[in-house]
Amino acid sequence: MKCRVCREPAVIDLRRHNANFCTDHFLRHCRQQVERVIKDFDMVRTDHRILVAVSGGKDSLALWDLLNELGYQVDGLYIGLGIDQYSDSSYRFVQEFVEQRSLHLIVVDLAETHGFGVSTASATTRRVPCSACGLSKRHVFDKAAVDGGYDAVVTGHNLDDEAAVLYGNVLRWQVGYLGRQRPVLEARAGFPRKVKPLIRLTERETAAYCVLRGIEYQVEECPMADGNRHLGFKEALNRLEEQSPGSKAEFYFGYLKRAIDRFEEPDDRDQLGPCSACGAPTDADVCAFCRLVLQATGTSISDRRPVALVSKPDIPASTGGPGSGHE
Ligand code: Q46
Ligand code: ZN
Ligand code: ZN
Repeated sequence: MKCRVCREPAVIDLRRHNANFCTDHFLRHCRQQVERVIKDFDMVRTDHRILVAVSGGKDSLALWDLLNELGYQVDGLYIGLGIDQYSDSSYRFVQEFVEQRSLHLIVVDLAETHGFGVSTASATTRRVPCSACGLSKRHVFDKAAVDGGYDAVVTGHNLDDEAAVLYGNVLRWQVGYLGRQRPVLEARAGFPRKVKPLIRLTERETAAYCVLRGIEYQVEECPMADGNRHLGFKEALNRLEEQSPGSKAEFYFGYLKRAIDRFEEPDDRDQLGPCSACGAPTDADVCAFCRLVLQATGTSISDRRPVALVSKPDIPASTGGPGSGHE
């Protein structure tokens, strides 16, 4: 097996690209894929302040490393979810990554800031863990990005993630979700701009990237992932990919190119107002996250006070260009 570029021994085969690569050319391939996505979808610029959500897993650490390599200014946000030993070990991987590279990391611990963790919240509220977890992550992440004045938030969703979500949305014809499944979601009242630069890389590729870059990451699956139906969709798509390499990319990028504009992105701006407890945008009096906190901690609305997670830095905001401000 020889590298397609230099003919030296290859370390990985990518059937989807009908190519094998040596270490250097595989790493270059990953950087090129990310650069291409950023350019194609006008995601971020090098003068933007970017916040990456890091979990300690391969995707988010690979993304942070790739963006650094490409010259972007990126801070990290780690959310302590309170999923027993799993959260402790995930945090250690993030800490090690940050210390080795002297990067800036913001840490928000759910138990310290809001009085509950995902394990306890799902037990007391009888919600599926991933539902309580996803809601908490979105809320904390959005707030940290808006309070910190970041131009964009980047997440480590890869091609497998996006294809699986699309598959699930198509199976149930969730037209609202289909309209929002874009690689870039513009900022809107109280929500930051969100972009997904890893959509041209698969899980196998981000794992290989980490190994070849010497990045240690959380290999174990989250113990609360049971009941996450996307795992089943991923398995189904992996079987298809095995038989017909390139199917996942064709499915997802074909959707972005030929079909997404048929589904309107829901515009709920007129219906959103500030949550009476925390100030986050919501279409109800109290936002879904605050309702979860109240349920999980058994407290009342009068106990809930806005929490300042990140103070706005004393630097001029960048002007012009995509995502340079909030509506
Ligand atoms: S951390 Fe949270 Fe995931 Fe664990 S509980 Fe589900 S959503 S699986 S990415
Ligand atoms: Zn090579
Ligand atoms: Zn709220």
